[in-house]
This record gives sequence, C-alpha cells and structure tokens, in this order.
Amino acid sequence: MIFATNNAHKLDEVRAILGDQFELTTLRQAGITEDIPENEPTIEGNALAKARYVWQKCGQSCFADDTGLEVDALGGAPGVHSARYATDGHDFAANRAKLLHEMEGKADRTARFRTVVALIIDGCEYTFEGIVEGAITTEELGEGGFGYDCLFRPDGYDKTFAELPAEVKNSISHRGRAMRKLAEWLHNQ
Ligand code: ITT
Repeated sequence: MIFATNNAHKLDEVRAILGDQFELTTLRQAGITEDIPENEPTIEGNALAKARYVWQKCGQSCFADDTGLEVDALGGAPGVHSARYATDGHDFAANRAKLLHEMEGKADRTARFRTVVALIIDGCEYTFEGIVEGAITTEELGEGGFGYDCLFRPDGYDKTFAELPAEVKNSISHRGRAMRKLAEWLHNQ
C-alpha cells in the first residue's frame, strides 16, 4: 500500500507501529513528488483529500494520515492548521514558538492530538481516528519525536512525547491508535 505522506517522521513511526505485516510504498517510490494540496476545513477532509489524490493518480490502494493538535484554551487551534500555524511552510520551530506565545499566562493547558487515517482500497473509502489527551508544557522539553512533541505531555505521564522513548509514544499516541485500528480492519478482511 502507498502511504501518502511527505513527512519522514510519520513514515518512521508508521513503519515501527505496523511492523513488517504490511509493505509500505512511499510517495516518491510511487512517482509523486509534488506537494499534495491540503485545503479542507477538517482533519478528516484533509486525510481523505490526500488519499484520493493518490488513488486518482495511481489507482493503487493507499492511506493518508492527517493530524492536528487541538488546544482547548485556543478554541481548538491550531487544529487542522497545525502544519502551517506560524508560516506557510512546515516550520516546526516557528509553530512551537507561536504556540508557546499564544499560551502565555493560560491556566488551562489541556490539549489533544487527533489523527484521522483515510484508507482507499478498491475505490472504497474508510477512516480511522486516534486521539491522545494531554497538556501543553510551558517550555520545550526533550529531543525526540518531531513537530509539537516537546510541548505535549500525555495524560498519565510526567514527560513529553519528546522525552519518552519512541515505543512509548507509539503505544499511546494518536497515530498509534489510528494505525492499529487500520491494521485490525485490514486483518479482518
Ligand atoms: P503529510 O501531510 O505529508 O503527511 P504533514 O507534516 O503536513 O505531513 P499533517 O498535516 O498531518 O502532516 O500534520 C500537521 C502538523 O502537526 C505536522 O506538520 C506536525 O507539526 C504536527 N504533528 C503531526 N503529528 C505529530 C506528532 O505525532 N507529534 C507532534 N507533532 C505532530
């Protein structure tokens, strides 16, 4: 199956989560080198848009992941705009700096990561959601992971995703949960 992502960190995580039960083809291997448009107003809409783009171009089974960080004190922002929160590019450091700035002085730091995985198989569409609840820290903590990981402390842990080992993140994360639903669905076919 083609995994429709240009994010190398996601690819590493999904390979680790799914193990060797599925062989994943990257966008580059599938001959898609352009950026896939992500202009939908919802995470689910963007996940479906990415998968449809690949299906229409290649006609091969594929899945895509769209993820957002929803911060309650910011009315759910950055949400579907998580990749382009601070700039038009995927500038992780600028996005984190903006989030810390917006959260200055906020007592309520609750937040969640939400992933929707969209699968297209034989032209039929399916979606799988994964959520992890947590809180936004007041400073960057840890070196692992990517994106907002060093600002997100999952509930039940005293460390951020960037401080926790990758296996721990994958076992409780938004992406881990959504991908395991996808794997279970595929196994039951
Ligand atoms: P693709 O669309 O090519 O898959 P992307 O980086 O654009 O990659 P998303 O739109 O799904 O991915 O993700 C939005 C942003 O949310 C992403 O750029 C990261 O900054 C952040 N993000 C996604 N998953 C994350 C995770 O597991 N931990 C921390 N931040 C994450």
